[in-house]
Amino acid sequence: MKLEQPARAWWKEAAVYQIYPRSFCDSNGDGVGDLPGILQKLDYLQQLGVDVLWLNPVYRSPGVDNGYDISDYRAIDPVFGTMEDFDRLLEEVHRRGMRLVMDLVVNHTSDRHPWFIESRKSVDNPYRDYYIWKPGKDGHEPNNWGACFGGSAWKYDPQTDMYYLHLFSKKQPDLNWDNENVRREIQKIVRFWMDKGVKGFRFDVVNLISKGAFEDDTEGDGRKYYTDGPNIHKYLKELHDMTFGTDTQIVTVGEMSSTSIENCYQYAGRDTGELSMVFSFHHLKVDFMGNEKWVLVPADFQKLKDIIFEWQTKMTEHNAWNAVFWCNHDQPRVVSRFGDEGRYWKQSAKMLGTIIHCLRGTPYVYQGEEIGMTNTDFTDISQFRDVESLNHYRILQEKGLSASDAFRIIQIHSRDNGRTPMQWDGTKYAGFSSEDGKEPWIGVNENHTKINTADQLENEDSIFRYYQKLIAMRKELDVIAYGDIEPLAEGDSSVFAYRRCWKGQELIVTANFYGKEYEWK
Ligand code: TEU
Repeated sequence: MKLEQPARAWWKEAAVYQIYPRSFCDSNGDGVGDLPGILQKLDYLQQLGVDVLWLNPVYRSPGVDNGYDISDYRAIDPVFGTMEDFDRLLEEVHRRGMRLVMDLVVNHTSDRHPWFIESRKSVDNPYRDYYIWKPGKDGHEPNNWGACFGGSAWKYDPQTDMYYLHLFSKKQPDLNWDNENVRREIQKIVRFWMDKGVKGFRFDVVNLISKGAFEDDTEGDGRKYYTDGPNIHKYLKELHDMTFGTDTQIVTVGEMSSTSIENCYQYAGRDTGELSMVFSFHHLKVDFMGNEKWVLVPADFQKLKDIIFEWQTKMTEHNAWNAVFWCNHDQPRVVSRFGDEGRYWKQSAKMLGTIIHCLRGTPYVYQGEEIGMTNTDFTDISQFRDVESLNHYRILQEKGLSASDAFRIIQIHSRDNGRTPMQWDGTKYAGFSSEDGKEPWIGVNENHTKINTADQLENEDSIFRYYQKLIAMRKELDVIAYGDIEPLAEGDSSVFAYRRCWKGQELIVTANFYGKEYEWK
C-alpha cells in the first residue's frame, strides 16, 4: 500500500508517558501521590526520553472513581496539591522541553458538581437540562441500559420523581451534550487550561457524549444507542473549532470506548478537524468473552495480531492516526497479561515494548511499564480499591460464583493491577512515599525489592534502558513515525512480525510471545 505524503506533526514523532498521579510519587507522606511528587521525578522522565506527560485527572473530586468524578474543573483537588503546585509543575515541564496533557472527563461530572446539585432541585431549574432525566416506565427505570460499573444506568431521584442517566457509577451523572449551554461550558473549561499553557487533552470516553434513542436494547446493554452517537462528529468538530483547533501545537487524543474503526477514520483522520489520534481497545479484549470482561479465558494471540494489524493497516489507508499502547490505569499490567512474570520476565517485557514502539502511531508508556511492573500480589478483596472491581466482585457472587472464584476473576482483570504505587526503590513503600509516612492508599507490590527504577538505572541491560532506546529510535528513524506497515507471518500463531518501509529505510520486527525457541523465515 503506498502512502500519500503523510503530514509531518510533532506528535507523530513523540512518545507519551501516562502518569497516574495518585500512585506516582507522594511528596508529603499522606499516602497519596501528588503534584510536587511528579515535579521531583521530571529529571527521571526526561532521562527516559519521553516528550509528553499525560496526567490522569487532578481536579477537585470526591474520588468515587479516583478523580473521574469531577466536582470543579478549574480547581486542583487538595489531595494532589494547589494550583500553584500545578503552575510550577507546568513551568518545569516546559523548561525541559516537554508538554503536558490534561485528562478531560466531559461525558459526565460528579454528582457533587454544582451543576448537578442545581439540576436535581426541580424540573424547571435552569440547570435541569445539563443532565439526562427521564420518567420511569411502569414503576421501573426508563429503559434496560446497564452501567459499566454494574447495575442499571439509571438512578431514581425522589426529589423530582425522575431518573437520571449514569453510564458509569451512580455518582457520575451523564451530561446532556444536546444542550448547547453544556457544550459552551465545556469550551470554556478547555480554554481555561489552554490559557494556562496546557498543550494537550485526553478526552475520557468522548465517543459516548452523543446519545441516540433512549429505547430498550433487546440485544445488549444499551451501548449501541450511545456509542459513536448521532451528533458525535458535529460536537467534536465544534469543540475543535472553538478551542484547541486554533493551536497546531496542541495534541488531542480521544478515548473511544467500544468504537468502530469507520468512526475513527473521522475522529483521527488528517484534516477532518476533530482529534489528533484515538485510543481504541479492541486488542485489549482478547482475554474477554466478547464484551464480557469478568470471565477467565486465555488470551487469544491470533486475534490480538489480527486486531492490531487491522487497525494499523486500515487507519493508515485512511490517513488516520492511532495511539498505540498496552497499558493504562484501567488495564492489567501487560507483562503479566501477555508476557511472563517468571523466567522470561525481562525478555517478554522488552519484546512487548518493541512491538508497540515500532508500530505506526504515537506510543504511550504507562507509569511502571518501563520497568516491567507486574499485576498486584493481593490475596484479599479488602486490598482492592477500584469501584468497578468491588462492584463486580459482589455481582459475580450474586450470579452464583463462590467468593474464591469471584476473587480469582477480580485478581486477573481488576484495574487496580495498574494502580499500585510506582516502584522507585526497595524501601518499605518502594520510595513512593517516605518510610515514616502514612500507609499508601493502595498496597505496594512486594516485588518492589526486585523491580524498581533505582536498580534498573544502574543496569545497562534493564527494561528501563531498553525503553530508553526504543523511544530514542523513533527520533532517529523516520520509518517508525512515517513508514507504511506490512503485516508478516499473519497466519503463524507463534510469531508477531511486521515490516515498516519509508524512503529506502526498512525495519522488520519479529517477536516471540512464547517461552520456547521458534524458527521463522
Ligand atoms: O474509562 C472508560 C472505560 O471504557 C473503562 O472504564 C472501561 O470501560 C472499563 O475499564 C472496562 O472494564 C474511562 C477512564 O479511563 C476510567 O478510569 C473511568 O473509570 C471511566 O472512563 C469513567 O470516567
